[in-house]
Amino acid sequence: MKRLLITGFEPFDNEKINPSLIAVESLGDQIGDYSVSKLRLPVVFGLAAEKVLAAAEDLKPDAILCIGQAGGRDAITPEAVAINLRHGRIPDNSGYKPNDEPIIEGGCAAYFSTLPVRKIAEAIEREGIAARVSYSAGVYVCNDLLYLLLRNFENTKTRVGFIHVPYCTAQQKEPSMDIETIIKALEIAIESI
Ligand code: PCA
Repeated sequence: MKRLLITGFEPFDNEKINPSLIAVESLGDQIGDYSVSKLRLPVVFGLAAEKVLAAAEDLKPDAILCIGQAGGRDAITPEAVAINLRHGRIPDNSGYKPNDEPIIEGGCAAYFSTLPVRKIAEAIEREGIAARVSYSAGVYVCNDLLYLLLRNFENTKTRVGFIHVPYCTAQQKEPSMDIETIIKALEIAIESI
């Protein structure tokens, strides 16, 4: 069986829950061709990627799929690209609030996802769940994580991707999606990578 490392983020921005973590923790241990290992990540620039790299050293995953909340979006959005920029509208959960800084001084401007974002979005849509490819993961901790992982695993066999999910209904914000729908979308995503 192939190995997948999937991650969700702890809550941030005054939210009590993060749908990315609830959905990840609800997944089974085997989906499609993959045995699934789950990891909870801090919403902290740099540290989130460090945690994934430490876990990946033991697990040696074939694929890494990170999930995050994107409040305001109305669809499941696989991210096509990560850019070399850090900016915090709000501080991260350690209190750090970068102001338009590079993630890596002199680093490559951007990296493309090495998971098939179009295929993932289309597979989710086919099951009647709103999904589309996103061309910006923002400049906050999610983009930071995706950038650092793509950089680390460039030219290796480990493929890396990121999916942003909407608020879930329990957060009482709009737009939102039922957590069951988000979980189903992640299962479809895993089956299509
Ligand atoms: N979403 C944030 C960071 C953690 C999360 O779930 C983001 O989009 O950067």
